[in-house]
Amino acid sequence: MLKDVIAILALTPDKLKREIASMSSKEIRTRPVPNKWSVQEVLAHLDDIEEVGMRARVAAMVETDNPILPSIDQEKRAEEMKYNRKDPLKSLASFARQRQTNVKWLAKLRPPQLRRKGRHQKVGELSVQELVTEWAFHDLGHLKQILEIKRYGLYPRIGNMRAFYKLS
Ligand code: NI
Repeated sequence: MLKDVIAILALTPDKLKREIASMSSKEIRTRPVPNKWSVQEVLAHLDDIEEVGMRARVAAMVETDNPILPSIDQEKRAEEMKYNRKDPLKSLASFARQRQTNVKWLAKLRPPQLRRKGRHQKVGELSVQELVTEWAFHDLGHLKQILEIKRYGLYPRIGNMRAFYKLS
């Protein structure tokens, strides 16, 4: 079930490890622009959301009928949970452990469970299948964000070729 999605979910921890392997501790902790997260904050977010945003929501839908799924204000949560103080390598290790467990659990879900539903406080009805797919979609968005941070880091060093690029 959802083989392609589960394959994406299974690979994310290794992709993250590879991307940060070449970064210095300072690069990992530096925001690319003042209002965008550093890699450190992205890793803390992935580790945090893995339980509250993902596993707990899917579990609620599988175990109870049509649960309400509370909305999460991610900027507020980033401050409350002090993402900018978390040890990035610990966040990544904890994320990887959770993900390994969750991938095994997800692979056991069968079609009747994947069709079960819940109601997200903000966006309304969701099925397990949709939320699990969004889980992988969310991973890829943050991987892209990390690549973007690395790209920003090189920008000041490309001289006049900067004329060809506009950073968003
Ligand atoms: Ni996110």
